[in-house]
Amino acid sequence: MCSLPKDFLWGGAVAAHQLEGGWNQGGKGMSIADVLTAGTKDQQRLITEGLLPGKYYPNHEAIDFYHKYEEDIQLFAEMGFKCFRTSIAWSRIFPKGDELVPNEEGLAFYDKLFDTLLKYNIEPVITLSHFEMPYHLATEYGGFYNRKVVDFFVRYATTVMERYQSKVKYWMTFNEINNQMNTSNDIFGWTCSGVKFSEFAHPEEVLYQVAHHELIASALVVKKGKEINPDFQIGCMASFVPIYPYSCAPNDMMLATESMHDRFFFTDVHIRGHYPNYILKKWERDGIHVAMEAGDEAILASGKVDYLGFSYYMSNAVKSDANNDNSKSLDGSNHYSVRNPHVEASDWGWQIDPVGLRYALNTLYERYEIPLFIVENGFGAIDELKADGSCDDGYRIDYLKAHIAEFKKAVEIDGVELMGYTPWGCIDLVSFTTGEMKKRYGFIYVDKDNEGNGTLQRSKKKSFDWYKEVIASNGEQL
Ligand code: BGP
Repeated sequence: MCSLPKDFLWGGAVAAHQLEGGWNQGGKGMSIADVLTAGTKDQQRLITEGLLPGKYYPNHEAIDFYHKYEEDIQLFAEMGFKCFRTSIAWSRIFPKGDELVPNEEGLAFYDKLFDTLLKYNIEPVITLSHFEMPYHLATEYGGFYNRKVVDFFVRYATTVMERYQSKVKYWMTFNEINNQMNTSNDIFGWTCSGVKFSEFAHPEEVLYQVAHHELIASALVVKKGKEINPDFQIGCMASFVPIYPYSCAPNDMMLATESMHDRFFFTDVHIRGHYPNYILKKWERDGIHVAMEAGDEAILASGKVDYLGFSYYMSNAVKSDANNDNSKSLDGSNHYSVRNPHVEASDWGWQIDPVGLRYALNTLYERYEIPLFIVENGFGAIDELKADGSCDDGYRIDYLKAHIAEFKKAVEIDGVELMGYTPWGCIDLVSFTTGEMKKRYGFIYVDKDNEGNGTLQRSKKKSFDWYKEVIASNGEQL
């Protein structure tokens, strides 16, 4: 009955700095994630200049996956994972980023990690840049604003793709590359590219320069990867938040279409290999000059990705006569964002919209006609661990169940080519936007609180057994 392919990649997703810990072990250098303080639901994390005494930096220990990965992978295997998405911490491989010789201890760590996954027939899915880079590259070079950082990134990517060519088949270049479009929120600029856009007189121009360098870096890495191993599948990764018109008023519809340009900009270049007209027009209109080198167009055209990985957590809505200031808008990025009265929201205001996932899959597949991979989706909630070690996260099961039912329709009814599904934070980890531990996503509970107290003990939540059944039945039993 079920039309999900037999080799559908069921698994889970994480990122190095949100779970590894061991931030200064094994020769690792300081990364930009290492200077981000804890935050709270209402208070953004702070970017500090170096480490401040008395401040808590949650990723320094995170959930200590660096030492506990074997135990954790055993649990993933018990759930039946076919794949596991994580990232490589660039600063484990090149501690400062501009060295010529990689750090062998860092390389050896990922060898052990990938060998352990493969022992359990779990395919590693690797993001090369997930919201972090060596701190030195940000402070000394200005991050991806500086073209030299493209070369450092290509050297790092080449090093790991060569080293792990027989262990890793699925790669992604930059995580949620489009999140930095919101230039008023420095956290995304800092983590995506090592640049604080708001410090510049013309932040948008800086953003597009950075974007150009990242897109060139990605294309070069795709090309290089194919030379190293033609069987590699190399994708891009974007955050996909569909934007609905608040009403059927033509102006609401048009505003939604325009707002979607920000969502599509990066993937249009990654997948089509050239800049879309709406961006060229915008640059012309707004007097934005992006410095390009001779040969850049050819690089973009020759480094198109094989598949599109995307995260889906929520949808958004815009209203043409709304004019919120940024602090009031739902995702902080669009002055016209309004609450959609037809859907509920999580405690963090993320609007829960399973149908939006089917809509997203259709929109992306119709636009690009390449395989899609849902590499993040999930429900951040405050879970309670009972005295007997159990945790009833039925709300998480409800969320995931509804989303899986919708992506199955996209495959069965709409004919979308979908490679796999890796729910975010399959084991509890540090939240990226807030830096909290209490915003949990996992099938596995980790005993640790927002201040860093706890035994780090792992316990299976109710969703653990549920997801195991889902995988065993290839999505038939929800
Ligand atoms: C995405 C990031 C992840 C992850 C997730 C959930 O934006 O790619 O790194 O953290 O969102 O967000 P949060 O942890 O803030 O709840």
